[in-house]
Amino acid sequence: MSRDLIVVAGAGGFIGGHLVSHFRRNGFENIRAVDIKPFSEWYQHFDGVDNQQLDLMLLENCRKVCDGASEVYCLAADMGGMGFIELNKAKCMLTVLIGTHMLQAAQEAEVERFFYSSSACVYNADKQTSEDVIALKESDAYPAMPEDGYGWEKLFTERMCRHFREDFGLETRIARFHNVYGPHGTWDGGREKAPAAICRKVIQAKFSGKHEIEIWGDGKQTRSFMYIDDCLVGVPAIMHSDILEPINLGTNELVTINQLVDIAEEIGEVKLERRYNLDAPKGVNGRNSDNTKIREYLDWEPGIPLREGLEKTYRWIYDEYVAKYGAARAV
Ligand code: GKE
Repeated sequence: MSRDLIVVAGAGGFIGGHLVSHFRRNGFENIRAVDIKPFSEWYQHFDGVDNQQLDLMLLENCRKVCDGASEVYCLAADMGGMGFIELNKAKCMLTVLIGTHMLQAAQEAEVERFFYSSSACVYNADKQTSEDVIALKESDAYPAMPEDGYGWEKLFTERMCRHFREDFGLETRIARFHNVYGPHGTWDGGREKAPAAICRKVIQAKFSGKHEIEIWGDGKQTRSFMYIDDCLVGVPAIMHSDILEPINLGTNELVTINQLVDIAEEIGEVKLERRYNLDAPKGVNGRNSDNTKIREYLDWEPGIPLREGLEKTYRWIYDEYVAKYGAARAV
């Protein structure tokens, strides 16, 4: 119902901000948006929403946030791309406090539905050693060997969600995000993921006139990237489904990082000399989403082509870059 209270934890971030925007656009009038960041640092901030700046590692804050809630979307996390999670494993694992306390508070508040944003980082590393990766099925999370730090936090909280459902009756739903990208996301500062990072580097090269780009790894590593609009279809659908197990939410358009750079260069109408930094954070060699289950459950799967989503992302980052560094150097 449009008057029921929807809570978005992590609303100051990329996906959380888009979720608040999505709910508002779809007529939901009673939204509580929460993030630890000051409002000035939120990626999207809306009037007519109960915006709260709170540290959700603390149980009492989670209780405040969940009070009276009908649905809770728990996306709050200390996270980022490989450049962040590889170098901040303890910080990433502390996010277990958020998931655990939000589950406790949601259960006490008798929340109807609880969504948890998990990640493809839960998947067993041994199944991601080749660029020619076999798309990951949900069962490939076990035997457990997730991404160090961040992946363990995600897998642990997945299991907490399951036990809170089985033991306490809290209706939890879980999506494993596969590298979500789009406008209003992190594009510099170290937490950015590859799509935004590569767009920024192409833009920087155009500004500077130095037509070269540093690529982490050898560029042969593969990923699939999901545009934010697909995420905004999938998250509410999974929340209101009977999908009790963690489910992939990603595209199966597998590309190499070199191909990602090709697309960004085409959008930016520039060709750059490529330098490969083999010492930079690389993550797994190959990762893709097997969408068999989501197709079975929802008769839908994410499918916005990377070329289409990256163009919108590039244009947005370009405008942000000009706003931050001035138009004078824009070429
Ligand atoms: N971030 C970044 N920046 N990655 C780069 C860059 C660059 O300038 N150049 C090349 N890459 C390569 C990375 O080395 C990695 O092999 C690939 O792009 C993707 O890096 P990423 O987007 O930072 O993160 P990953 O897909 O490896 O892992 C992310 O997966 C998400 C879920 O799919 C995680 O960092 C989390 O953000 C999340 O779990």
